[in-house]
Amino acid sequence: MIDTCILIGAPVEAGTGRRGADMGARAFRCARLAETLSDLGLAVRDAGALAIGPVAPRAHPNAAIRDLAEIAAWTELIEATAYAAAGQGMPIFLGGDHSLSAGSIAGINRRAIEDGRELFVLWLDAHPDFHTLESTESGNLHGVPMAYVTGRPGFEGFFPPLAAPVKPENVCMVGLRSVDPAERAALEAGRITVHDMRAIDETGIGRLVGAFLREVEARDGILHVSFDVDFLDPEIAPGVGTTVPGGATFREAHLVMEMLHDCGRVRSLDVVELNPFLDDRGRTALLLVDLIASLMGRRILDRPTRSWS
Ligand code: HAR
Ligand code: MN
Ligand code: MN
Ligand code: MN
Repeated sequence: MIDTCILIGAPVEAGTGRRGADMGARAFRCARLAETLSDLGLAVRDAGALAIGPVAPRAHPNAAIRDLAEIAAWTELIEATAYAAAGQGMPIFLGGDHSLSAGSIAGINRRAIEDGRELFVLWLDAHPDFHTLESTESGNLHGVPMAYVTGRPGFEGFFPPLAAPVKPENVCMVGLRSVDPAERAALEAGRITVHDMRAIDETGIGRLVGAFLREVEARDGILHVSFDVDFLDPEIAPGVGTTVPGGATFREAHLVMEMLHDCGRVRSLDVVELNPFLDDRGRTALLLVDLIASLMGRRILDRPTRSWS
């Protein structure tokens, strides 16, 4: 694991249908993310918040799409930021909505390829965000980043060109429970590993994530984690725009984070969709800071061996 964290605020909310996600990065600061990481012995660099300039609106044949030019501009900026930061420490992208992962994963992958490393992505989310620009019905572009970064067609000329797509077989989605028909068909035809909530119920999240981490290790990969707040059950994490019942529990989420720390291969993180306007006295933000702490090495008791192998 890396000993310097770089906090990067990405107050993008044009990708979601609700206002307030642009305050997410500020809420992480109120919830003492930087201090919590420092207390774990990590060096913390706060890179502040990114901002894009004005953009000219851009039309697409799919008239449902909203704020295409704005999200394309964010993607370009975040991609460049991720690429630069990955050489200097562990970037933690504080959303902002999930459209930011189009940029973060693209930039991290450009760096990984340059370094001769194989990038894997763990996608923790109620949703696969696997729409193309053609298939999205809501037009909310936080529903497309995974399709973009894995190189599905139709983004050319609208989103920045990818240095290289992430291999679908290197992606593992965990926590799914809201999948649109077009996404379901594309996932069934493709090579992404998908674990829905039923798989978690039946098999246990530790075994599912453990199998993926063993694969990352077998191929000497590095790992990007994309954490959508709606992965969590809304009973414990109400501060998110798209709540879906039946999500991950407190302990399931911490176990994943603890296993990720033990595996030692996480090099970058997104924490997205936190909406402080919808939160309940900051408790979602505080829970996320504790989850990030587990990922970065906080543990209940020391363990003699890795818990996931
Ligand atoms: N699939 C739906 C759509 O495209 C909902 C997407 C919601 N996405 C997020 N991020 N909240 O996972 O509109
Ligand atoms: Mn998402
Ligand atoms: Mn989601
Ligand atoms: Mn550690």
